[in-house]
Amino acid sequence: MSNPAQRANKLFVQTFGTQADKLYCAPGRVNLIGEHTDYNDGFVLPAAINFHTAIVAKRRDDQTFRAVSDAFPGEIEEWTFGEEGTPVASHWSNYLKGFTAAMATSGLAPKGLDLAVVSNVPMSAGLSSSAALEVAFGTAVNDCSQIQLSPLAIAQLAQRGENQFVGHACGIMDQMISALGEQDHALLIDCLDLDSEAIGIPEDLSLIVINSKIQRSFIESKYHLRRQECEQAASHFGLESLRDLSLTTLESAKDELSLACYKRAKHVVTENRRTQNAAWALEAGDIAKLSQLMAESHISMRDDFEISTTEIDYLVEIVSDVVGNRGGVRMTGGGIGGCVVALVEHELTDSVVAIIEQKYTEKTGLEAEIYLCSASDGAKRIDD
Ligand code: GAF
Repeated sequence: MSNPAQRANKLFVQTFGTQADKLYCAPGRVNLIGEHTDYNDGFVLPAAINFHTAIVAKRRDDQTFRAVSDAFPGEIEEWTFGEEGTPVASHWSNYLKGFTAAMATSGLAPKGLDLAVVSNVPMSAGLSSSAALEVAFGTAVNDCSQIQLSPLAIAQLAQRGENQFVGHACGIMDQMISALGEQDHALLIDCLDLDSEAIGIPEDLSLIVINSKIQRSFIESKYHLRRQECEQAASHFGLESLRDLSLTTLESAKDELSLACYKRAKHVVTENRRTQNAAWALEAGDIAKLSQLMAESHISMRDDFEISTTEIDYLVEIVSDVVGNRGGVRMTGGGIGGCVVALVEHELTDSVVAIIEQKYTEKTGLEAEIYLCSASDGAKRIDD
């Protein structure tokens, strides 16, 4: 029984002694390009992937929530709506409580739920297992209480919960793609006005995600530091965000900024342009252009945003050697470990897998995991 939905049903019955009423699923994501641009009001191009968090739920008549997760057996988390308390460090239930806390501050009043959570989104890999949990939960709460929030509103509440309750100052990308993803498409999201456009992934391309298995440490503090550096750079130019900064203006003021702020801003300004160009290249089926843009994005993350590692750089190098201009390869997600994404012609898939198996462990002592993915729909209720 490896299917998350079946496992969640079983866990629900074992825990609550009755059947759940409804099943909800929300996907993890892989970002094709546009890294650390979301909280700078820029552009991102993620795809939801076929790894999901499943939640089975039964509505209650009061406003109590009782939640179990198969990743943390034996614990039943219980809280009352509007009385979420303070978060317990790194606890999985923070993501659920953050969502109900955000609903409370928005004047929304849901009914409570009993629920069981099972996920096959790899954790701590930079594939947004937390956003999948938040959005699956938000979709369940919304539907069971018939509140009729849009997927975008669910994503916004999820982000607010993570920002204000969990204490992680993430952008909106992960929640938006988990809520709004489309099968066989990536979404070009404009993080300023939250518009999105579905961009078809050509049928002859394979979406390969390679988990470097690097232990990600202090990732949140590094993330927050990068965010501050971007904000400092924007405020130097009297701007709300780096969205409206041109490369010419940045270069002309290079000496007025700290080196760190200059480099972070340079990444963001150039990444925004690359992301829009990559969406056009993908739409036009121009894989050589996509390949070039993803390669440039990786170099920018490595040299200017400084969020890569030698192991990740090595993975990108060996996969790029095999792929050439017949696909794109780059680190994906928040960085300092995590995953590499490769979008390559189908017939190269076996060679990509083979080169990683031949070389990665020998060089790094780490065992990479390779996921052959497909772009998936966003969160939804699953009816039989
Ligand atoms: C993490 C964050 F949660 C996103 O909002 C985004 O900033 C990403 O890192 C980097 O692009 O996934």
